[in-house]
Amino acid sequence: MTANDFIISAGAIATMDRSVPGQYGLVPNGSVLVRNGEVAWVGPTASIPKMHSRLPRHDHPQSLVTPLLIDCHTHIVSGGDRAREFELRLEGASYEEIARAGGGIVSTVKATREASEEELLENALKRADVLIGEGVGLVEIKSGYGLDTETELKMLRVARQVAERRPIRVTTSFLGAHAVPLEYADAPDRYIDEVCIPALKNAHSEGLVDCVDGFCEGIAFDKDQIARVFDVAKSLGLPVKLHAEQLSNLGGAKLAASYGAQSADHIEYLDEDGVMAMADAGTSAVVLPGAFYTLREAQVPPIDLIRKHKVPIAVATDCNPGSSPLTSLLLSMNMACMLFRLTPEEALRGTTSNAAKALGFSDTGQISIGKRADIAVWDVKTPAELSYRIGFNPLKTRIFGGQIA
Ligand code: DI6
Ligand code: FE
Repeated sequence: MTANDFIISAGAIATMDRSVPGQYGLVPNGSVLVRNGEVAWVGPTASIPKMHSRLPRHDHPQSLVTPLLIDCHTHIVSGGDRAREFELRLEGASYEEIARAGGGIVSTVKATREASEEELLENALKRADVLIGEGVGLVEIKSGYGLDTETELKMLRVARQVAERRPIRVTTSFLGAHAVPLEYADAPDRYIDEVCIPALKNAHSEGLVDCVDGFCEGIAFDKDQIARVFDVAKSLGLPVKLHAEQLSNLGGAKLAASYGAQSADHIEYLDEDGVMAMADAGTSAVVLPGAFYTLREAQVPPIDLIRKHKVPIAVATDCNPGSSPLTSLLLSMNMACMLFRLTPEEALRGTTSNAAKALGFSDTGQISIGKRADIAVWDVKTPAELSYRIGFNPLKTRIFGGQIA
């Protein structure tokens, strides 16, 4: 026993552990024993083993305990803002029109190239702080606003620094295949060969890349171009994921699945063939209601097909300056319920156990023996309340790897 061992007791524990029967793996009047930063025991408070009865106890009889949340798809490192583009869209321009006119992602690229590492970090920390304040303990951060080697590496270094400066874990995705930069405007293939792939190798050799992402879309890259990047990822032993089927169906999810991708994200235009390929490959479906909402999309991801084929669903903010200026994972959960008809249980799984799976993390996302003690205490009675309320943050206590904040 160490000084850092303690017990958290609560009105209910949503363990999200599938081996605990019932919705949310719920343990009413439950307790969690934290030892050496890990969960050492979880169960009904009435059954805490006698040998532990003298440990410090933190009692929250009116509260709910869940795993810390996980935001599995973000672009929180970026320069500038796109408020003007927001105005243009309200005047009738579409996201794709703005992108083709040199706005959109490419305008954030300009601002990100111009920003210093310190400026990018300062901005990223502001967003990370908001996520942390909502009980997030693990965040995925993408590059993709550099589109040259120097800036892609700068973004990834900033992403790594977020985890050094704050009590949050960061996993990075290299997103060099996000958009075609102006200097390669009519030569996407040359961009892939001359910039994207060398930048990936470079970033990998500096230990900056945990996963390789891409944007497979009419305004970005086609399947062949993405496949070339994924082949390199494979040769480097890196997992892949893909922004797929967001604005049209190019078969990106199926391509990603053929590389054993961790996830296919957005997937509004996904068809059953793609869902089945994902199911076979163990690829998760990441839904991003913030982008759907911001772009006022009408096509909803095929949630029924995804359920039918038992593809795990995760939910994320997609926090980025263009299509999803959203820094609330709780609001993303509400939106996933309201816009995509997820159940509140699916929404909470989508930001805990399924989000961990989508990122390839097995040590967090549920409260069970041996997992990291990543624990949130909420001032709510039931887990559904986390998705039900809008613009309300009931976080009471955040325990990150056994450290009480
Ligand atoms: N899809 C998205 O939602 C973001 N990137 C992507 O490939 C949008 C990025 C942006 O508009 O800046
Ligand atoms: Fe995205």
